[in-house]
Amino acid sequence: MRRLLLASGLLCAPLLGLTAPVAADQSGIVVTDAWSRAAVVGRTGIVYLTVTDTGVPDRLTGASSPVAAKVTLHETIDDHGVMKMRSVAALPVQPGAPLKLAPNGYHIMLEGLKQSLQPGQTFPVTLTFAHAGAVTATATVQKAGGGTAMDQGPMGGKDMQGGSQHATGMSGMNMGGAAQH
Ligand SMILES: [Cu+2]
Repeated sequence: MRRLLLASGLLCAPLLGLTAPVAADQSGIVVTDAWSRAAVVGRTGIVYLTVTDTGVPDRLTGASSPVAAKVTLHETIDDHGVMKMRSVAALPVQPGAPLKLAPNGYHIMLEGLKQSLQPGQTFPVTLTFAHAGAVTATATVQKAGGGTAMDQGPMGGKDMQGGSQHATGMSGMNMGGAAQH
């Protein structure tokens, strides 16, 4: 996707005599700062990002990613002191008012991870807009503990013990492929 965008930008540049923003889609939708958290295969992951609209008013209506079975738009709400999540059907984006998906607010929920998400790893997330269509961003997995404790609560963000670096003396236990190293 990015390669296609770059290619079209290169083709257009000589004609326009201008350099288009690198990540800009023809629609005017630009997705930046896409990041995620470390998570274990089979569990739930999360993506935050910023959508900037330099074109016409639009709506973010959905998302998908090859790393998850199901991807939904979510909102974290404070229900009388209890943080809860609920799905949202669509989020409006307007020129001049970037839509920020950030901890304790809107986010993209990755349900049923098909792979573990490790710090430093990147993966694609495709956003669907009512007007602009599909726009793909690349999310980078940040180090664990990068967000607020409050945000990690409903996410089950404790699944960080996947790698068994400590080869303890638990002989006789079938740890199923635990690295000895
Ligand atoms: Cu959620």
